[in-house]
Amino acid sequence: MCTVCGCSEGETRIEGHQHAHQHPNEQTHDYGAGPAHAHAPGLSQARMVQIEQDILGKNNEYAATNRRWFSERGILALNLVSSPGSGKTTLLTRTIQDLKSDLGLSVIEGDQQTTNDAERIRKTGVKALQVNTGKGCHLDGHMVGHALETLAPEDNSVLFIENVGNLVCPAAFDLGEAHKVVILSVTEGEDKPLKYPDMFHAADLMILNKIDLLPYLAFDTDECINYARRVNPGIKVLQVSATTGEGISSWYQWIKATHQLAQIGG
Ligand SMILES: Nc1nc2c(ncn2[C@@H]2O[C@H](COP(=O)(O)OP(=O)(O)OP(=O)(O)O)[C@@H](O)[C@H]2O)c(=O)[nH]1
Ligand SMILES: [Zn+2]
Ligand SMILES: [Zn+2]
Ligand SMILES: [Zn+2]
Repeated sequence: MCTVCGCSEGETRIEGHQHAHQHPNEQTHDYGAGPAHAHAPGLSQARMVQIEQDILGKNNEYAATNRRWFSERGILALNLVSSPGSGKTTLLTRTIQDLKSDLGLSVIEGDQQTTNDAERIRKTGVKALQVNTGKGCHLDGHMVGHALETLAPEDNSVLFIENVGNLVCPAAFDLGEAHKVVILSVTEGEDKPLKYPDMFHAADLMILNKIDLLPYLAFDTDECINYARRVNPGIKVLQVSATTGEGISSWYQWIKATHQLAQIGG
């Protein structure tokens, strides 16, 4: 569901959870100019802006409920966002193997159709729940709220939420997480922070992944980091390889320090 018309409402499937939503009518939509940055047959620009505000407003209420739920339990929730294939699940499985003896961990996996990623995570022995969004291009606060009912992460644990691979829509939807972590792989090109500024603006941490491939690429790491800081001067940057483990200890330090902060004053 984009903010344009909510056309994929009703397609969400959460493992172990029945929750039907009505889809009022079948509509097609395409995108165009105007204040709504979109157009749909029969809808004025003003009406579309109103719809977008309603969708985001409702999402923010669900996200606030989730955030309160996390904070009451000392749970650190991290929302992992990236384009498809940047290495979110690979990074997560390695992270879980390395941290599961120190920290309580669980995972909500978002993607459009398959349960592959949740199965990859469950092989590590930690709890994982798949949310399929159907045609939807991002997780939203409502889906995460329902996933929490089934997943039931333990108090004082770390919950990773792997969002749908998409550098655009997940930026707009607060899930109640403490931080968005954007994963960018070096094979995607150094200009991505400029092309998708909303995502890099919304994230507190950028993980530059697949650095083991740098010898084979013309990727300019410094330029990429400069671009990211141009859209978000405060963004922290870590350079890692999820497959070789290079640089990954900084990521673990960041998780542990951020987790400790979540325990203070809660
Ligand atoms: N060389 C190299 N390959 C990596 C690294 N991390 C992930 N990959 C590979 O990149 C591909 C995609 O990795 P995934 O972990 O499935 O990516 P993802 O972000 O979870 O993908 P989606 O869930 O589809 O968005 C796989 O073939 C991984 O083996 C890395 O650090 N170095
Ligand atoms: Zn979208
Ligand atoms: Zn994945
Ligand atoms: Zn509901």
